[in-house]
Amino acid sequence: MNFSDKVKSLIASQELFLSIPNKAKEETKGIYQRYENPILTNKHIPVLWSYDINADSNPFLMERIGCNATFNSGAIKWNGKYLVVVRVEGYDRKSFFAIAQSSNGIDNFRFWEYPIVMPETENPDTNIYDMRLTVHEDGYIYGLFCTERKDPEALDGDMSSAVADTGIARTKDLKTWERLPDLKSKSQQRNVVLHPEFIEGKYALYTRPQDSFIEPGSGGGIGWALVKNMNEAEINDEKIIDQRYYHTIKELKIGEGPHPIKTSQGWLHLAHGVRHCADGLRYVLYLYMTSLIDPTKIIAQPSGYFMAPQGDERVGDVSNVLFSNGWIEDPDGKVFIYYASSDTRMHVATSTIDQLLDYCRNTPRDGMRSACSVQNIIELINKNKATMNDEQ
Ligand code: BGC
Ligand code: BMA
Repeated sequence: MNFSDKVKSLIASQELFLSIPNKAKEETKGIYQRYENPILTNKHIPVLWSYDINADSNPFLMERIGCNATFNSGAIKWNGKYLVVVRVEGYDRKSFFAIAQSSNGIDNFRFWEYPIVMPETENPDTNIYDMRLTVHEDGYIYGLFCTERKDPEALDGDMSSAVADTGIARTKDLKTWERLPDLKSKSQQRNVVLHPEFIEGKYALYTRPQDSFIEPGSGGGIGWALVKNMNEAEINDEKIIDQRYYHTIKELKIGEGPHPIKTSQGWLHLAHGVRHCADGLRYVLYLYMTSLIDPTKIIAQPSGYFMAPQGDERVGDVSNVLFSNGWIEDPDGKVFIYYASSDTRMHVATSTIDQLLDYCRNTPRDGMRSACSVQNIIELINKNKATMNDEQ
């Protein structure tokens, strides 16, 4: 094959791969529908981002710039298309954001021509990741993300201590982004999410205070804070609304996923819970609901996880991790949950608002003791026996 045929074949074989349809998996548990293929992997990265296709400067047609993973994506419906703002991580371990879009939300995702150019602040980010998108009442689309820098207090030779802050950017067209100052807080803050509505005339943030980069220390869980404006956002009063608890899926850390969806019965939240195990950290997804009247008040708290890594999802760069920071609600009540597995690839699961509300309201709460879990099962068996008797 001559050089130009090789280039053509590279592009054609990727096009073939991008066109593979995605099929629903059989098993659903009645709650959500998983799909057979991931929606985005590093094989979706456009050829033009990786290869120099000039025969003189790249006679071996070598990959020049590689992408390692496509994960933790924010999501938004935009001009009738399903868009994800993907955390793309290069071979060099740096993450950046890039938009991929699909017409049906479940397959044929394609990256836009260029990755997002995110302006830096006067204190440049070393790494940026995990954007949450919010179309706010004020008319802007906000992207809140983690900005990570080396800990300036790290001792000589310590090359891993870091400080996590929240970067804030806004846009009207998803192409040009205006960077605002980072969120000011006395704690380290990752997983900060902007609520879509004004509350008491202020911007409302879901926060996640931590004393240090990995360990929460005294940080209790998912917090709530009101700020006057996003140009100089500073957390003063922070109230914890969802707690961590001993011996649950959310023992070590928790963090808000995308911003909650407003439903007639309350705000529907998707979050991640982390626990320690012999193998490291295990990340699962859970749901909860807060009140429409007082969004800091939890009104439904189903026990345990909503989704946990399964099958191929369990293995990747950071194994045993499901993480979600994006979902899309369609006007007919269908919900597209975009989640990443093991810090490697993106998937979608679909459900409906009705199913998710039913799940939240009718899954028993965590009794916090084995005996209570057994009691929940006994109650269900007895109810089922009564149903069977009625039917006879
Ligand atoms: C990684 C994140 C990870 C965090 C805590 C960062 O350096 O980029 O993916 O969540 O460390 O482990
Ligand atoms: C975190 C997150 C994610 C990541 C997860 C597992 O703390 O912020 O970026 O998916 O760890 O590595």
